[in-house]
Amino acid sequence: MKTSIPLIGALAFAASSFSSVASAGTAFVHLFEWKWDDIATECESFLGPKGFDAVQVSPPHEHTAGPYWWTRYQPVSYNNLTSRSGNETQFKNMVNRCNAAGVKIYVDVVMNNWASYQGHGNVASGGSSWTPRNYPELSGQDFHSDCTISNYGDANNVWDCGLYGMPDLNTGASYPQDYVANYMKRLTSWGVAGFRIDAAKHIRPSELDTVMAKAQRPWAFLEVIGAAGEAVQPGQYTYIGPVTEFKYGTDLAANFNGQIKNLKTLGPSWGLQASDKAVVFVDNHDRERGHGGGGNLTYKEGTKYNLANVFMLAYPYGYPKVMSGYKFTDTDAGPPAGATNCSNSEWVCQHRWGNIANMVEFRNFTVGAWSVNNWWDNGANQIAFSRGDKGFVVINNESYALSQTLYTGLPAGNYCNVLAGADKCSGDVISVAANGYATFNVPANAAAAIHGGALAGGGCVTDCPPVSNVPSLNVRGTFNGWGNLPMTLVADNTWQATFTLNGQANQRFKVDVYGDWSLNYGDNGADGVLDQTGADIYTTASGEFRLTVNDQTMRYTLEQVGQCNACFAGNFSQMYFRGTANNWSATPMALVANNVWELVVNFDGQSNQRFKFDVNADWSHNYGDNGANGSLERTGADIFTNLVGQYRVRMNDQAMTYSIQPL
Ligand code: AAO
Repeated sequence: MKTSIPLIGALAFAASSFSSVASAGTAFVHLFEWKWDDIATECESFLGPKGFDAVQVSPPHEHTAGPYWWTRYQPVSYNNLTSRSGNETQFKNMVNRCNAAGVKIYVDVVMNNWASYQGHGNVASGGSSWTPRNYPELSGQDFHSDCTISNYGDANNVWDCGLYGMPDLNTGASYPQDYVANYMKRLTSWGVAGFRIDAAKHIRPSELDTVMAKAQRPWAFLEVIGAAGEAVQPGQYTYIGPVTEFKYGTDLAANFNGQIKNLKTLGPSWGLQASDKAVVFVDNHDRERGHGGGGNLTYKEGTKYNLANVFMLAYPYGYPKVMSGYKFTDTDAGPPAGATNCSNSEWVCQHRWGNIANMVEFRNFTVGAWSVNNWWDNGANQIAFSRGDKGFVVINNESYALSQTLYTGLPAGNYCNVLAGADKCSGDVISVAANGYATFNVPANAAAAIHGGALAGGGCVTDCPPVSNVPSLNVRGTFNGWGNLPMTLVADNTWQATFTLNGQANQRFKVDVYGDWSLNYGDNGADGVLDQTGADIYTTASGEFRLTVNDQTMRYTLEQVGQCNACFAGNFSQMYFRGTANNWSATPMALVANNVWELVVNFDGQSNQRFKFDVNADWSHNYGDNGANGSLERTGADIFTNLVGQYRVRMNDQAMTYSIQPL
């Protein structure tokens, strides 16, 4: 079932003409009735980062006046590009900004039918005056004779009469052909990457082919609605380019309202076009309003609609188009006033729904595995399948939760469930075991998806750096004057620090995440489990100790490192540090090796900062450093230092030397 993908034409085109903007995308969005300025911003802030390949924009040509959305489908001029979405300058600016963001622009070209609606006068959106069959650049002779399509069983009637009675361009004549082709070439020269040919079904295939040839064959998909029993069918057009596969949305709706286990074989065997000839969608701007037939799901169906989009983006068939429009009850209503973007809740913004946007990246990542593998279903409305060894999706279209251990075909690792939040890794992590199985717990009417482009823990599968629940952790206590001793992440969720305790009265400590007490932990009840802003942790210990904290279980341990005080030999039985750092009080030092006394000191760099060593804490037997040469003399000079921060001060009572080392 491996087959080429439909956007190959688009990519080839982009590569030859706009290699700098060619993207590896596999799905596009229709930002229906969005303004050019807002589309540009959306490309930069959302569509590009989420991997959307392109945006289909509303027709940019000048159109008949009126508040209805469909006035955009009644052209007046291709030379005047002022429409409800903005003017020509804004349009070009949008193309440039979207291209720079890696998002192509597809323009909806309305050539078959021209303006007839005069309910809001005969001055068009850009100020041009017109009457039916009389426009700034076209006149009566450029149109077929006046008649209205009345018989879809007669191909000539469908091709040569007017859709809804609108003037029908004579695409068999050279002047109209050149007029349309020049418009498309102009747009292409501005960086437009492709086209939707509106009402292509109403243009004779040979004539449309000539127009496309004159336009130098840009990538385009053709709107040809297939309906049983009609004289004109999509298959007559696929030699020109991919067509809109309307039956796909009908099939999705029927089975999401029936049993989605049937979708296992969805494709040409269902009477659909070949995958590389099909642009597919759950709904489009016509169908969501009942224009162009119903029988499909829309945003009004909520979860089913959402799941149908997940399926479309996961399933290897066609080039998917995500519909994104605004809320409506009146099917003629034009776009809401105010901002045309997702900050205005009048817009539905389907493309921003986490399940839809994150599935675009799923499709991009799995494009190389163009097959359905490891299919599973519950015999009704729960399905799962993989795309080779690249991604796996589970869709639960039942009203009860799914809990299954399934064979995914994916390499072992921890994967983000990209459908558990707006950000692909903001939800739960699904672990695929070495044997390829993973357990999925999916709520009713929801889905889960994992792929190799969204791995938990920063994309690491093997030999991963440790993960933690907090970005940092510090120990603070009497031993370091309540300064911050940074702890080290030594294993998943496991932080450690080693420091010297001296057994002083009221010796205690806490741990502090950011080093500013804003998120600190002590231990209420001294039960070995940390509590946020809990009580100070007291200890009478003396010597070098290692504190281990697990930021998941919040358990901690304090263990002595190496040996105990009594295990080392010293020339003195005690030693005290005294200086400006402790207001000349006597802080006991710990014997951490034979003859080596140690204390962690928090130096503040104050002027005249200095210290001495005092054997009995009464100055009767003290040591300083004459000549500041590192060797100690009895009642020698104060030892000056301008250091700031935490240092390990050591003194050797045999060699009578000392050192100050940063921690
Ligand atoms: C407006 C007013 C009209 C007025 C007219 C002239 O609404 O009252 O008479 O202006 O002033 C859009 C709107 C139209 C609007 C038009 C112009 O939808 O309401 O008319 O702008 O402003 C046919 C075409 C297809 C077309 C579709 C709407 O083949 O090309 O109708 N779609 C495109 C655009 C659309 C736009 C135009 C074309 C015109 O996407 O937005 O119109 O530029 C059958 C046929 C189809 C036929 C449909 C609907 O399909 O097979 O070819 O589409 O019917 O007439 C089942 C059904 C099957 C049905 C199918 C559709 O399978 O069995 O019968 O569903 O999915």
